[in-house]
Amino acid sequence: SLLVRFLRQGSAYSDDQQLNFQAFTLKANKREIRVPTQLFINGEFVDADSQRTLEIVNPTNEEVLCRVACASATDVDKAVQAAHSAFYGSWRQITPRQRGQLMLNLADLMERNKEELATIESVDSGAVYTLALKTHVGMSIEAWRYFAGWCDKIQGNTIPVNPARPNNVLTFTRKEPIGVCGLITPWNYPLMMLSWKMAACIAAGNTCLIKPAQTCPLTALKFAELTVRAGFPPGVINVLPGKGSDAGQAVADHELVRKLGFTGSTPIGKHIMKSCADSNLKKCSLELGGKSPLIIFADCDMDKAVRHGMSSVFFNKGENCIAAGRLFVEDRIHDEFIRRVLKDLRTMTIGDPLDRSTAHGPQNHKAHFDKLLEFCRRGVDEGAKLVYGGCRVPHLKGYFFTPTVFTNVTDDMFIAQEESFGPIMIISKFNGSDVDSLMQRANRTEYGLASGVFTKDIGKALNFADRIEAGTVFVNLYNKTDVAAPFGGFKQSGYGKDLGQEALNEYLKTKCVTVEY
Ligand code: TAP
Repeated sequence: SLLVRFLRQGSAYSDDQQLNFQAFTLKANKREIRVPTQLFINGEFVDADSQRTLEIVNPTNEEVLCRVACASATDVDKAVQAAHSAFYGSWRQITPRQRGQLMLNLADLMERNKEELATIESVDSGAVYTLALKTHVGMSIEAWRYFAGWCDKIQGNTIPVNPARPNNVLTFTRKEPIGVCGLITPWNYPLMMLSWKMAACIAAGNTCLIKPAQTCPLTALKFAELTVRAGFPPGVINVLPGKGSDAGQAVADHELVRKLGFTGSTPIGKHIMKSCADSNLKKCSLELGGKSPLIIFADCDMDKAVRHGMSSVFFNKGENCIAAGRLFVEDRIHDEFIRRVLKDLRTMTIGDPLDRSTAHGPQNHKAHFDKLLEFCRRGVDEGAKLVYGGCRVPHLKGYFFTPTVFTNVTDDMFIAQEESFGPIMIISKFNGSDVDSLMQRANRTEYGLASGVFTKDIGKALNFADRIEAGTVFVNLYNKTDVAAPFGGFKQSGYGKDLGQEALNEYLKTKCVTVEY
């Protein structure tokens, strides 16, 4: 009946219809926002089977915001069964074009609720509101619109094979959805990571369940509410906040899940890949950690290099998988570059992420904050020079970490090799006449997510792009991603792309049909 309603009205529910769910009311940003606090399974909000809950903490003041249901393996199984029934039932009856329309309905609803979504994201994850609005929520909406356009353009090929004489044969391929997909995402861009993966997954015709990061599940739950309002049939999208070791593991292990899309750390990615193999050889794609090199040549536009160099590290308080984990600055401009970075850092406004003038909010959660303190301690112990920060912001409650700069960093140091995932700039010098050694240093990492170069010499820039082992290369800018452009890493940063046409293929399988005539 949902399908019939959708076909008649373009939506299963009117926008103001009250859905039945338990919620907490978030009073922030001059708004009162009802946020669901239960699991979303088969089109309904329900309690966790075990009645367990997760405590959600506001990183700006370290106070408990609310509690949300915490899924166990039993709940995961219920969601998988629902997604499985939908995949072989109601979802099949919806044509690709109708599917695209549902995704557009959802994008429109997200757009209409973007201030609410950005407020929730900002309070839950500590993202600065203006950034949450533009990037966390804005790029999520774009992802749904972009992939909606693909729904009715998923095509196979006709292939000229050798005929079976005296008869002919026709061989063609069909691109088919894989089935039930499990999605597991981290806490740094909660809604955007969900949208990057789920929009491609749904556009390809699959059904899914997502386990968002346990520290920041609130926008995913608000999103779940919007999917009902947009008209998605029950079971197509399921949202299960829970712990990785329990609910996440159950998703990776489940035999009816045929594909797993994961974004997170490299160690957990490796563990998940083993679970995918052991359970049912499910296909998996992994977007993992990074330690992206950014090279700044002396012949760069210095203003630009400083501005983008700052955002390459401090964007979203460093909780950015493509953040530049290491800056190599040519010796001739090294001191000047640092002087200008420090000047900008001293005027950076740190504080309440909902305040429109704030440039830097709190780190996502306490364990991460503590890890950053430890990271800086190791840097100092190893002999790197701490020229700024490295500590909690004085006199502020909340997980506020002072943006940090280390210089005199050598290649063998822990801080030169490991990802901090925080606002910590790691600077080393290089000699511009020895580009071969520079490239070796830049590639001497097991990660290969992103990279960047600043120079006015196009030859130097393209030479860098040729030789760097990274899935993304930025030339004279940084952090410029787009929903139409493929995104993903090399080496131990994982494989399989998010975004762009390539992301669709991650959620499709190819069937080859041969006919004799
Ligand atoms: P992880 O600890 O790897 O967690 C990622 C997700 O996996 C979380 O939802 C987590 O659940 C879950 N998980 C943990 N153990 C699991 C298990 N045994 N089975 C299934 N799921 C499990 O990473 P994080 O700390 O949230 O995020 C930071 C990392 O993500 C960084 O290394 C960063 O570079 C990477 N990252 C990469 C990208 C891309 S696109 N390459 C983008 C963003 C972040 P819990 O919530 O319980 O921890």
